[in-house]
Amino acid sequence: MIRFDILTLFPGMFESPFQSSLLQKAREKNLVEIHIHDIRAFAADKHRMADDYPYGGGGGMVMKVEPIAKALESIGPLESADGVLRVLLTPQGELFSQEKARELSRRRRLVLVCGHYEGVDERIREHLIDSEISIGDYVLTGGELAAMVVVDAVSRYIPGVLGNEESAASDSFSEGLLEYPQYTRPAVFGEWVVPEVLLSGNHARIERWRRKESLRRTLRRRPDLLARSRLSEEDKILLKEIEAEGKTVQSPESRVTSSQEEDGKAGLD
Ligand code: 6GU
Repeated sequence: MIRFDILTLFPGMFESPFQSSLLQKAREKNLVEIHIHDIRAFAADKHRMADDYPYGGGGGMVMKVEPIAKALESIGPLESADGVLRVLLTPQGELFSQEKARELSRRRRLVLVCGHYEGVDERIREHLIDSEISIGDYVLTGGELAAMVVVDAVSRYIPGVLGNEESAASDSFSEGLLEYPQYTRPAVFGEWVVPEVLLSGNHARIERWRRKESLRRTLRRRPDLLARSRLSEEDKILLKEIEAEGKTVQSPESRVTSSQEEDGKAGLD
């Protein structure tokens, strides 16, 4: 069981994403609890102002310290409670990763504060936040979508959230390689056929083929991941085969070798 408390200026944004798919089931099974808190409700003045002009001038608005301090107070004494982490979602944070998701999943409670506007009053960072996270090197209008990404990726590590056959630990990404290609019926769709090996019933051959295609895809699309992953002796043999094939026959992945751009667009499966 993990509990998320999300502090946001836009509570409405969280209505549908957490009410669909696996996350809703996880909430119904009481494996994941999600509480949304409207920062504006904790603003002291009658206009419910949660942001203000920056000291020293310049453009943009800055999130005020008081409403966030009060919102944090309202969800209980968090400071010294172990198992609790207060996280600010901001493009200046540490880059989020599969490893970070697994690490966060060991906490009992995560408080996610969604940053907005040009930034937050530095005193929030200094006194109210334990850790800062960014989900990538691009700028979003606010931390809300990033908070949803974190909730989703972390929840997958809570036992019972994924079905039996799935497990976050055995995700190929956790292992450092991209997934092998998957197929389902029909075996023949017009001229498009499923690789023969997958219909062979020979499990050793299938396993070898999958490992090889996983390596091939990672080599083509994410050589950075391949360089960091621990490869077995068998993997090294498979990579040699891939290298040799690259110079001779056409493989599904090598068809796009001429275009790095294409690979980039294809993205992660
Ligand atoms: Cl956490 N917030 C914003 N505003 N932009 C981002 C981000 C977070 N992570 C990547 N871009």
